Amino acid sequence: MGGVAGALDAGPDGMHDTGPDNGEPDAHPDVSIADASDAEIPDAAAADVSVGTQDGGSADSGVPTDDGSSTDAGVGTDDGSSADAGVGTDDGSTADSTGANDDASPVDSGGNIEDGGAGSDVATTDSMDEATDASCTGFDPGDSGAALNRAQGGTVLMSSQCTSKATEMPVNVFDNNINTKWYCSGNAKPTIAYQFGAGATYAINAYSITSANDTPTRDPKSWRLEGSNDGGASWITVDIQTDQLFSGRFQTKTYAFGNCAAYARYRFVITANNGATGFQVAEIRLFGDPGPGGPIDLVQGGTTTATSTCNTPSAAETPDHAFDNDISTRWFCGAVADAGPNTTWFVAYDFGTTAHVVNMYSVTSASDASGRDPKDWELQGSSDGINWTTLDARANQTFANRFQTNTYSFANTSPYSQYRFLVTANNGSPDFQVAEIMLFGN
Ligand SMILES: [Ca+2]
Ligand SMILES: [Ca+2]
Repeated sequence: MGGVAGALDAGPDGMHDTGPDNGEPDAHPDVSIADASDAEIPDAAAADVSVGTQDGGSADSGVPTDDGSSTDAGVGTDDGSSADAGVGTDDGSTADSTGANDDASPVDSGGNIEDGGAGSDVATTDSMDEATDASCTGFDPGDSGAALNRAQGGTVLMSSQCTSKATEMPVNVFDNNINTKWYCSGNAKPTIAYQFGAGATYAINAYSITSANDTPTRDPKSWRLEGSNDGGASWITVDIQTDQLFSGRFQTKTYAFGNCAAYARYRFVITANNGATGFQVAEIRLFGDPGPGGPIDLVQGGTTTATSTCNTPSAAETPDHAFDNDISTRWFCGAVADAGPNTTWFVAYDFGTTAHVVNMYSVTSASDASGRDPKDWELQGSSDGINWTTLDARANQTFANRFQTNTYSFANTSPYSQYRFLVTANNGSPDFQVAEIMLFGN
């Protein structure tokens, strides 16, 4: 790896970019950058090193596995703070914005740029041919449960020299949990990248950044967001922010901008923090639409059926909420007291007269009660709703986080008009719930 820019050799440990250039402002950030020859850009050509997947699933959809590079070794300096939140659970719900709430969503309708804070708000419209198209302008996704965070099921990569302790690793940036942070000791301006899983691309046009639990001087202050479709060899700047201030701990700020172009990988190039020798951030979430040629969620306009022996007291948690393209809503199947708990659960989707070849699906955990999560299941197809063919089977799946999306792919060339998610075990609760099932194919 590396070796493109001679001065930026990879170290023997797989970490790169030992030079001081990383994250420095680029004099021409809005043009297509030939990174391999641009000394101001980190050694972007093949420099990103996978530092882990965070989807929690096994054999998921061809997502590269952690290469075990030494950034994972946990040799970092402990930041010494006793206030580290650790790995507490985060329900991803409205409590996320503990600071000044920037989620004044009515203000954001109509595609206005909303950065949620002070400082100059730069929309990098000059670099994107189609950025003036209002349909490509993102919007404040509001609280995290209300929009689909695309940074799930993929791979976190880094090209920066950085040390972190085991509980503050880079994957914590994209784990859907604001209580976990990445602390990069000894590097005030690191770069971190995210590669979507399953070959997906997204036209990201909004993102949120959440400050960590302590030490505001480590907060991101200025950065740019870049996209790549060639594995990190070249990058296009899609957004720039400068002089941002996180006035509270665990504060979430949302940024929206125009971007019509879908990329497989995005990276945040930190160009300034607030003065500390290290950098930290609790969470980054990416919002936007799937790119052409990428996986398409086929679910729309069909009908949903499910296990009939459920106690579902809330109309907001009926089975159709498993197929409503909203990860913040769920199907809840409570145990019926007199009948005893169910031992299996199913929720099925009927496309009607149209048959689709599904070869990938995602499962999203709900807001709470991980014991209700699916653990063992089969995805089945049918053309008559009577005879079902098992297309994929999974066992011992876990969802470490709430609103976590695990993506699974499988070989299938047969069209079916109905698909069924048949759960044969959950994680121990007498009740079952799942936030969302998405079916991908053609
Ligand atoms: Ca986190
Ligand atoms: Ca849902």
